Amino acid sequence: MRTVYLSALLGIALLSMANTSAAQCSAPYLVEQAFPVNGPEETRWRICWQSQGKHGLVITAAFFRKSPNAPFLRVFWDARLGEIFVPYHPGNPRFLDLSTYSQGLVTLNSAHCPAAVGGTLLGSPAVVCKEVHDRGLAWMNDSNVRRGQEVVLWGTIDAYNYNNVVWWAFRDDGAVEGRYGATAMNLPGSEKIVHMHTPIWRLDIDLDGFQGDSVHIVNHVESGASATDPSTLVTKESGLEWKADEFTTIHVHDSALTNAHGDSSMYHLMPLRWGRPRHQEAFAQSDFWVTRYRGSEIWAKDLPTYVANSENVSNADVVVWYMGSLHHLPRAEDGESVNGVFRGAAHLMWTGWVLKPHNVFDRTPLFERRR
Ligand SMILES: [Cu+2]
Repeated sequence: MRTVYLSALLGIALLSMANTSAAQCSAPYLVEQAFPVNGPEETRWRICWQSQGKHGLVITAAFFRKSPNAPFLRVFWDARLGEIFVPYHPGNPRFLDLSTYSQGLVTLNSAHCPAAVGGTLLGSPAVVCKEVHDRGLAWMNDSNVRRGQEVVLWGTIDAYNYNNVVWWAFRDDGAVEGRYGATAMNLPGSEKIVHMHTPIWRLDIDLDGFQGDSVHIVNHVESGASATDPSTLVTKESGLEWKADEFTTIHVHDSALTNAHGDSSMYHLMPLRWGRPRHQEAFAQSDFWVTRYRGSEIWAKDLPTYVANSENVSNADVVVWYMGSLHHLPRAEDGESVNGVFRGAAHLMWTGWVLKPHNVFDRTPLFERRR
């Protein structure tokens, strides 16, 4: 449960609040965006964000509305980075950039976030850039075509020599894309040492409120000319493996949530990755973790402890964790030593994921007006 209920009456009130889309924040921490940006509304996001200490930019609520007449659907109760692990190839150092070195969000200015590209600075001081813009092709069918749009919130966590970009895109088709990016200076004195940047996200996905959510791990398995897609319910808190040749995805659904056809509505967590990190630390031995919601459980380095009691996560209040990774091979383009001083900047490198709606809509989104 989200809160220690003081009484049954208060409990009912809190339960009601958890399922409502009423804004739990106000400007500049409330971001509401209808799509398309110009013209009759089709879809809408309602998002709350906060700057939370070492975690930097945290999404503290996100609701999606698939049509002007539909109810808002809660997608996130809370979405944040739970760690940025940076181990160097010689075996040390092994930095916990978020829990140890984070200095919180960097102050941004109009050069980071130009109005000319749809940018608006948020916060005082300004620590978040909101960008509303075209996201390229949404779909096409010969001469019929629709371009997509999105609202992006990004900020940058300062951690020693690195700037760690936290990037959340909420798309007009109901999808969310999360990214982590590393930029700025290679480690002073070790500028040419290969290392990894391994972010671990804590995604508190609460479809239609925090109760009644379940997680399946779904794989694609080939056998001769045929293939199957076994779906396994995750019943107990645990770490889970991503298999490149099995296209592993994590599906989150709510026991009561269906579309107009009666199909179970889900969100699919789909990794966008270049490889599968396996550092020796226990928390970095699984690509996904599923835990029972606990408000105090926010650090990925403690995941083995969080799952040790194997709590039930079926038809429950669940949190999904995902580990991405960047393999940083230093290059001349990162910079050079000039008279003993390193000059340059490593250009931004990305890793992330997409959270994709599945049977949330009743039919193809962003389609009717152009048919
Ligand atoms: Cu690096």
